[in-house]
Amino acid sequence: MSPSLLAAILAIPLLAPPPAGAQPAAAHDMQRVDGFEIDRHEVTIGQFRRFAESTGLATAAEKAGGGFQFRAGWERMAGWTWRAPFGQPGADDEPAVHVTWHEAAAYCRWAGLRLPSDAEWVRAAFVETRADPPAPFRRGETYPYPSGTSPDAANHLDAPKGARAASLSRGAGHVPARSTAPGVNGLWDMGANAWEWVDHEAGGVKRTRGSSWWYGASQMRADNLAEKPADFPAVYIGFRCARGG
Ligand SMILES: [Ca+2]
Repeated sequence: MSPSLLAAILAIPLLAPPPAGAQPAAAHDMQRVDGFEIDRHEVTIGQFRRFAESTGLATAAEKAGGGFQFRAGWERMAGWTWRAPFGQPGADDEPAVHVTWHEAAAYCRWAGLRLPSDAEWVRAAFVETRADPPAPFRRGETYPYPSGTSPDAANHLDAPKGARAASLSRGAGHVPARSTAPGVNGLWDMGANAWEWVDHEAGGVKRTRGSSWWYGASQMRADNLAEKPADFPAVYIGFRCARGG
């Protein structure tokens, strides 16, 4: 076989078109962390809308009439979906919530990406890996919070950044992507705002990381392990994607 023919054969997979409906991963703003990349912010309503419209998706929350909020117990909230996270239409830069683990994973696949593993998520959230991070972050340092040494920059219950309280049992709700201060590795909202599904199963349920606006700062820490059923859509849970590794 001639070298040119061999080269042509080897090049075929690289020239193969992406799956039908797949979006270029470049549409995602991603940060390299060791051998993988992770979204700099939670997947937004605007991003998720492109996926839903492209694929004709009706989410589990939409089909059931709404996702869940915790009040006296878990309550299904009529009309609360990724389009209307608190019952009213959300802005394109708000995080996409009320999505199941399966829907989050499907979004990432559609975008040419995947959900981060639990280990990747934790590494990205707590260990600064940038070659020359801006102050006060220092390369190689492990931080107690995804926001750094202090939890206060994150949108958690004790330091709410939002103002939407009327329809909520407690807390002020999520805030738009990139509206808080970037934390470790330049990532927004790895601590709080919305919980994030990761690709990790424990006892038949899927892990969520980072906590949300509904909890205080301690829930943001790495040793806080939380899980939910994979088909559970809640106002507190969103996601971000990864690639490589
Ligand atoms: Ca988050």
